[in-house]
Amino acid sequence: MLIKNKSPHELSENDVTDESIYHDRRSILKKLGFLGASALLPSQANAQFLDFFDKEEAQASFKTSPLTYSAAPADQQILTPETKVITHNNFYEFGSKKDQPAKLAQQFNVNPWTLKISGEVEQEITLDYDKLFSQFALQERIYRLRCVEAWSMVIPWIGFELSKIIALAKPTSQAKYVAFETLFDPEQMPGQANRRLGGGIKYPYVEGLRIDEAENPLSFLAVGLYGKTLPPQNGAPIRLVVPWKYGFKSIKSIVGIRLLKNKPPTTWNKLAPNEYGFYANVNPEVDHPRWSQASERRITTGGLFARNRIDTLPFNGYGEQVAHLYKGMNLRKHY
Ligand SMILES: Nc1nc2c(c(=O)[nH]1)N[C@H]1C(S)=C(S)[C@@H](COP(=O)(O)O)O[C@H]1N2
Ligand SMILES: [Mo]
Repeated sequence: MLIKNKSPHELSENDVTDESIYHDRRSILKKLGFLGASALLPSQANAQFLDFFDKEEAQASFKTSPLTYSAAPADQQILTPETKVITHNNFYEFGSKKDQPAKLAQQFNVNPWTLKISGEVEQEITLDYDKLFSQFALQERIYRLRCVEAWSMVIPWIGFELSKIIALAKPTSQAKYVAFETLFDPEQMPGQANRRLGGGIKYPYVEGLRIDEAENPLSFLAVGLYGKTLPPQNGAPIRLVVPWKYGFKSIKSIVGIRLLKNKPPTTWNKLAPNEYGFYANVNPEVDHPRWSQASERRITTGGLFARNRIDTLPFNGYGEQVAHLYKGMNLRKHY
């Protein structure tokens, strides 16, 4: 078992996977044309191919391998099974119940797509669907995802660092915040057409980060998970993943990224400012007004780790990489 200590909270494939399997996996990904190339397996590609991929690959490395990792308790190293990652979702544009996005998003058409980076930049950027997968080298990142509702998962994402796209756009000295916007298309997103289905949110869903948070190497734009393109319910074709913050910051199906002078409004903060702050850093010491944030239910297979209530870690376990961003700030006030 290969255990690396370099950066304890950035779980990467070779940290959590047996070395021989890791090399196997690399070669399989290479065969699929994934490494260094643009072609990701579509999430609903032909079943035979997926069968091969799932059995030979995903099961070998993700399910049977005893994942050990020195920096975190054993029950934080088991990947959440793909079936759970793609059926237990929060994506209110497709309904506010956990099983609705997987059911109601299947016809969501993500190609063509346009992602525009604008605002306080020297170079506006527009990426079409193909460019999302080819403009930047893709890599796999295994991150914990901690929802503010006190459940969590461990997910193998594919994508690139948010900082790459920001650097390409060349922020001006005025750029202090980064705002993100989800597609607004009530014809495709039934939750945007029906207030009840959409949980009372005023759409489009918007989010934001301070620019230094956005430029932190952990901030990630995902275009895939479990070796395939993102399923629609997980935010296809491109979504943010900010692993030290509550899940609602990780905005899905992004069409706009704007660099700004001032702090942008954010969806959940507008809806219930006393419950959801702008920062939303995972913090076991600051409870939600209606429930404790001290622990979480880790969604796994059950079985060996059926007792799946675990302590929540400050910054979701990524404090070493991000705590410095909040030096001198009162995190009870800036929740
Ligand atoms: N546009 C949009 N993005 C969103 C949401 C949403 O409702 N709409 N839900 C958020 C919440 S609360 C969580 S926990 C994560 C869930 O991501 P997942 O379904 O891929 O696990 O997406 C976040 N991004
Ligand atoms: Mo969430």
